[in-house]
Amino acid sequence: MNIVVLTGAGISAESGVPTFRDADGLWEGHRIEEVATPEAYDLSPVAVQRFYDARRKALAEVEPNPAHVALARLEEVLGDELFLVTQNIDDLHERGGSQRVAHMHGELLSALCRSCGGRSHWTDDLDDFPPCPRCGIPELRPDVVWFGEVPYGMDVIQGKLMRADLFVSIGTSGAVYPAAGFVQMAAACGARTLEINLEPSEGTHFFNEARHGRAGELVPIWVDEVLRPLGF
Ligand code: BV8
Ligand code: ZN
Repeated sequence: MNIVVLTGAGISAESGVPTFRDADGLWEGHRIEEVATPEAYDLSPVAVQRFYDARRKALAEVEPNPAHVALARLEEVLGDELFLVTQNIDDLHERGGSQRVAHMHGELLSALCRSCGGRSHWTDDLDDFPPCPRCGIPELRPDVVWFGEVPYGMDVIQGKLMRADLFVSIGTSGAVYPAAGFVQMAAACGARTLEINLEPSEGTHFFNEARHGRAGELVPIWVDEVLRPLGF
């Protein structure tokens, strides 16, 4: 039973991480689409670095919630029959116990070097342009996929979607592509599809089933449903 789970900002909402819909306009009145772009970075690198430095620091104040923990339990039983891909750049899935997480939009706790292309684990600020741990050049940027950039691991993700028996989307508004198109890809290859979200997403009509409510409550219930017939 191959299951693909896609998560978005909604799964981290109950942990205290603002979702994009909530955060819009919050950052000095800018829309995320304006800040999370290579153009914005080229125009005002320090401001964009500080936008991510603040979010990286804020990770210390948040904790995984029952939805993250339930998905880790699902991975423990299913092993590599579960493929977890997230749009989130926080580390809450890992801190909730998930071992394998595909961060298609990158990670706050990683820095990407514009000189050597190396990706390094990073927990500090980047607004002071520290030297790259690999090549020493001070060209580190947030290792985050901005609008207009190519998401990480699309070939692996597409392979998993084509072989999925079940595709579950959790806490995403279905506004950003290519993630928003995953449900159609999975369904076209025969997967059953389930949406778990606070409210109907933009793509809710693509799903066989939709459960609306908080992820912290609905995800553990769904995981129990999957594991009970397996004796867990
Ligand atoms: C690409 C990292 C080519 C940065 C992010 C016109 C039409 C269609 C597409 C485009 C277009 N113009 C441009 C595009 C492409 C563009 C795009 O989709 N733009 C949108 C704005 C239209 N996409 C790209 O540029 C992507 N790259 O397309 O490259 C390509 C394509 C295919 C193959 C190869 C190459 C790159 C996009 C990545 C951008 N980076 N993040 C950062 O984090 O700062 S996107 C960012 O916003 C997030 O990562 C996330 O993906 C997105 C926000 O989405 P959500 O996660 O869904 O969050 P949101 O707040 O929107 O929704 C939260 C949901 O949770 C809500 O529904 C809410 O009801 C629910 N919720 C809230 N609380 C709870 C809850 N649910 C359950 N429980 C709760 N407690
Ligand atoms: Zn480098």
